Amino acid sequence: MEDLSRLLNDKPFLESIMERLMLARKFEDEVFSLFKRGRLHGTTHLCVGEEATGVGSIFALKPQDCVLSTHRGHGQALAKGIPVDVMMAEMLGKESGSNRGRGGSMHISDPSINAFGVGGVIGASCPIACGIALSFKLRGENDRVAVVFFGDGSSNEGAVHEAMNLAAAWSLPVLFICTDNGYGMSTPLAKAVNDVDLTKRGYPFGIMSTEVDGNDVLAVYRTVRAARARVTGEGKPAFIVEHTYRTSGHSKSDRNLYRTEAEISDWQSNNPVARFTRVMLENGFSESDIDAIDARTSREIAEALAYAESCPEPAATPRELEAEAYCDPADNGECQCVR
Ligand SMILES: Cc1ncc(C[n+]2csc(CCOP(=O)(O)OP(=O)(O)O)c2C)c(N)n1
Ligand SMILES: [Mg+2]
Repeated sequence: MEDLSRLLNDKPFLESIMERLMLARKFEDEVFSLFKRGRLHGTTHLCVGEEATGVGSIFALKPQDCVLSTHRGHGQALAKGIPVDVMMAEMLGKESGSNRGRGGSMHISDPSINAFGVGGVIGASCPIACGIALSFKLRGENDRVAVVFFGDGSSNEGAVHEAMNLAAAWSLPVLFICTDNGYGMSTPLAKAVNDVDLTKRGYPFGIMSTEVDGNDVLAVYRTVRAARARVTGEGKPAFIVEHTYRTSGHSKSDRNLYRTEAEISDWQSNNPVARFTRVMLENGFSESDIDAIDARTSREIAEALAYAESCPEPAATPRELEAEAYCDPADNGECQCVR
């Protein structure tokens, strides 16, 4: 496993991790504020409290690795490198968004940088990851991995088990990552499964499985890096369970009736941004260094929002354009085509 003291001495690396953690947190704060003001189309799922899983994991990958994220995927998309202004434009349904304003929160993607986003069907990305990994294998692209995130609730989906079986049977370079935040909507993991040790899900398939404190960004980074090296070295899948917690609600409306205030505030004090701030302060950074990253990321979010607000609404759909093509100019603008 990567030497921790070497990482702790790598100041630019630590700074870039903090920058992404803060960007993810602030992006979500802004999204929540937009949501409350009725500015977003569709729904959204925030990953406040879980930022270290997406950032730590994706920092450990290589750019050529393909990432399939979850419905709670803003942090994962930012970590993979989708620009924050493009993401904000997508949230506001603008033409300049990552999906030309048609995807929204759950579908943010950019295949040109191997960020494949996700559909809303939980667990369904796992078989897709197998397809991507199979293409790597058939093309002899041995230094590429398909990385798929799914939640603890999704771990019970048949598609996840089928994909694990296929990846193991065909020796596919898939890295399965379960972000275990303890709940699937309002159902605690212990009520949904007989054994909460999800690492055992890899055992029947002979998949190397491990777990990590998902709120410790450097532990996540080191674990994923080691797993990635094994996947590419052995040409076999691996499975990691990252234990974390979402301090935000499940989705747009959540009265938190299934959990206590004390539980939420316990995890808030253990949140990955605060924890990593302490690590940085113990390793050569000053309060003002942290404040500078804080100010820079706040500025970036404000600029992203201003950019997204200024962008045009999506252009006409192909269907609308087709209808327009049938318009008769002689109608003098009185044509009845549907817009
Ligand atoms: C196949 C399918 N079943 C049910 C749902 C509804 N649903 C959306 S999110 C969710 C909970 C998922 O829990 P988990 O996998 O733990 O992810 P988390 O929301 O905690 O990040 C469910 C059941 C869905 N989107 N797809
Ligand atoms: Mg969950």
